[in-house]
Amino acid sequence: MQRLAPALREDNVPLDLISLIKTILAATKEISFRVSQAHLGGLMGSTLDENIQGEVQKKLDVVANELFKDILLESGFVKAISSEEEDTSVGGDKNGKFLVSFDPLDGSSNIDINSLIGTIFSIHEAPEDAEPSDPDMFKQSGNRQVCAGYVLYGPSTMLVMTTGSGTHFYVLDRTHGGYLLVERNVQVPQDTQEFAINMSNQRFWQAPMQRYISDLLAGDTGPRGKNFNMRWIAAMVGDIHRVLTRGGLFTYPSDNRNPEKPYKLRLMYEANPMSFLIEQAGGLAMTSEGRIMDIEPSDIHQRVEVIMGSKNEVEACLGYYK
Ligand code: AFP
Repeated sequence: MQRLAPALREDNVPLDLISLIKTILAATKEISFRVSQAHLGGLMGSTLDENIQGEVQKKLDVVANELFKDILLESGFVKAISSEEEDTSVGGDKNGKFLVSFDPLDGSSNIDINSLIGTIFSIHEAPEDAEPSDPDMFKQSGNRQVCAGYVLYGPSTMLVMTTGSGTHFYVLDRTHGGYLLVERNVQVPQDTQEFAINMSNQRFWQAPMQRYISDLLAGDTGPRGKNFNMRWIAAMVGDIHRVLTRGGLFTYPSDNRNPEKPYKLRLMYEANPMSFLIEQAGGLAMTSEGRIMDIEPSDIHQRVEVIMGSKNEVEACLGYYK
């Protein structure tokens, strides 16, 4: 099995980006260790604080965010970072070539039940003349990502990453302390009989999503003529990992619960990096109106509708919106 750096060199990834990726992965190894020790180290449960999105922060959210932020800002490779857990972007090195957006621990509600969680990251190039304190640097579409990935802290710690030459799976080998390439050019099957959605929100969805899901639930006696299975991990990292591994449709549709907040998932550090991974694996990553990665962001914490996964199933779903 190939080590990470030679695998990246084979894909012609520039050396400074390889160095940044190694820095990110050093942080994930530390987070992986802290996650495994959380109960023993008094890191279960919540803090008394909320992040800018009004969500209560878990103790591990805060620890993972500080670790990730510190190691990136000290690296010299990064002009600024933006995180789910930070109010605004945080400036780094004036000569840093990259911007990193991240969700330090996605799936926080799974922490206390010892279930799947992960770190999601997205890398853009920083404009050369911009000041590190300028948050507008982050207003770049997903099309301009130079790398995206996640690390899943599951039974094994897995890295799933793309630099634009396919989506690859790596596993953290604790015997030598590095990530090893276990699957190159993962492909999402084009067809599926599995979907992921939080069904408890059904009454709030728009009519097209109501009709689509009801046709899936009708199974082989309904208009789709086949039975569908459902899965919901409540951590996008876990659900997308399943989709990349065996196909499926994952959606967090718009809903009318709160007219000021029709979407749940965040564009910069959830939807865009996952879209890059899914598209590089032959899947589709859309809103009901167009490609996610075409969206020009207006805010680092912007939220977006998400419909992604197996190509033919995403197209089937979008058919209901026409
Ligand atoms: P956190 O980033 O706060 O951990 O939230 C996780 C998440 O944004 C995403 O990973 C899940 O798909 C989604 O929330 C789960 O939402 P529900 O609360 O509707 O299950």
